Amino acid sequence: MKTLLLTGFEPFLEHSHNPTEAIVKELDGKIIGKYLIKGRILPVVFGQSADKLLRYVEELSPEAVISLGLAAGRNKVTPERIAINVNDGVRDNSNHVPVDELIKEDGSDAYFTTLPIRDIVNNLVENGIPAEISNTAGTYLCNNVMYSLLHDSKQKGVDLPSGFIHIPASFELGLTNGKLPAWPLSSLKAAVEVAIKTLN
Ligand code: PCA
Repeated sequence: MKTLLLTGFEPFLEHSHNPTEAIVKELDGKIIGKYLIKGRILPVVFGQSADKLLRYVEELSPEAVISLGLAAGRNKVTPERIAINVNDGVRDNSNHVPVDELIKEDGSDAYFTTLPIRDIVNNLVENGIPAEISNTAGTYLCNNVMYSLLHDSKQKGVDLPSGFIHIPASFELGLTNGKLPAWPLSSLKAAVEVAIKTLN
């Protein structure tokens, strides 16, 4: 049985819940498609999140890694195509506000995901789940962890499929912000399961 490391994030900014945390906790230990799921939660802190992710990869030696993040405001499940060498944006959970920082001094400007995102999107849509490829993971923590693992695999010459999937907000978040597209957690979880089942 192959192992898949599935990561989610803790709540951040004004979001009282992070649906990725709930999904990862529910799927931890389950067998989905060809994979046993190992679920881990990452902090929303520049300088901690990527280190933790790389440590989990070392510890678990997974055959694939999918990181999940909340993209409040999106109304589709969006696998990310590309991660860029930038930290920039709003405060993290330690109140650090990065401005135009490089993630890696020696890193490429960008890395493409090594997940089969076209197949994942096609499979999601066939299963009735709105989905499309996203061409920007932003410059916050989601981009940061995606970039960091792709960089690490490249440096080590390791062939580890990894990447990032942003998901819409869940009902809890919609309750406090009526303008936010908000999905039931069960649909968000089903989307993640479909994505995992797409992998060889
Ligand atoms: N989403 C943020 C960070 C944590 C999360 O769930 C992002 O899109 O960068």
